[in-house]
Amino acid sequence: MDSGVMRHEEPDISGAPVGRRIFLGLVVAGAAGILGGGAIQKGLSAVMGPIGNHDPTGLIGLIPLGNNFRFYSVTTGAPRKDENSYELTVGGLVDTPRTLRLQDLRAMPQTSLVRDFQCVTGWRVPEVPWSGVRLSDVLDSVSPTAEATAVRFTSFDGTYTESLTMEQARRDDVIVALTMLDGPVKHDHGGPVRLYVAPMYGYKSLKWLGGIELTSEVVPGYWEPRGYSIDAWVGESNGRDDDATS
Ligand SMILES: Nc1nc2c(c(=O)[nH]1)N[C@H]1C(S)=C(S)[C@@H](COP(=O)(O)O)O[C@H]1N2
Ligand SMILES: [Mo]
Repeated sequence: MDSGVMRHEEPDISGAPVGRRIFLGLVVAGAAGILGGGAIQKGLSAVMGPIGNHDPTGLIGLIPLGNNFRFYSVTTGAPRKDENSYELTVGGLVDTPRTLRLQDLRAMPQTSLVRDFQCVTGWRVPEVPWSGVRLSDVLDSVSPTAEATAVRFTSFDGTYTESLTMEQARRDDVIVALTMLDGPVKHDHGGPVRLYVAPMYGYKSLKWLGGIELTSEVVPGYWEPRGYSIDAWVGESNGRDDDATS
């Protein structure tokens, strides 16, 4: 199975038939979605994978695997894209708008970093390896105009958006990620290309990156009218982050 899909960590309910545990897993996933502000967790495959195929005891779900990302998507998914179909449009307040394909991004200087991934709802994956192109290099390649002071990101899921100030976007720990967990960014994690904003909560790390637009002001992203901070520095919680450690 996809090693990136989370295992639910509820203890086994002894004697309960598998079907009931799947049902409970979905209820828990649903409740987590409500508590987390409505994010839909793809509970079905996450629960059915390990229990249905490989984990009749339910014990694997209790082992900390270190890469226990949870799948988050506010949509039911996104189209699958590969080197033939993937395009990243970079435009807005720039002199030379561009459309970058996967091979264009791969040909640019790559940077690697190992950082924790922290969702504002409290889960955290330590020391995740990432690599890709610095967002600042992508921005430089389109020559932003003097009016460009912020960056807006759109997802090819058709719904999710995010934003950063130009100063935030130019940090060297903000990348257009091509790899994650030592391999290409998997579809469920927002592949083939997602944003990774290391110093901020996970909701800034937009998955299925399709567009980068230079703007004259910060346009609040998907979650911000729904209660999350526009500046999402890890540690400055929104009151939802019970176990932030940095
Ligand atoms: N397009 C898109 N990007 C997204 C989200 C989303 O729902 N849609 N969720 C965000 C949130 S809240 C988190 S914590 C991370 C989760 O990344 P993962 O699904 O790879 O674990 O993706 C972020 N990027
Ligand atoms: Mo999140």
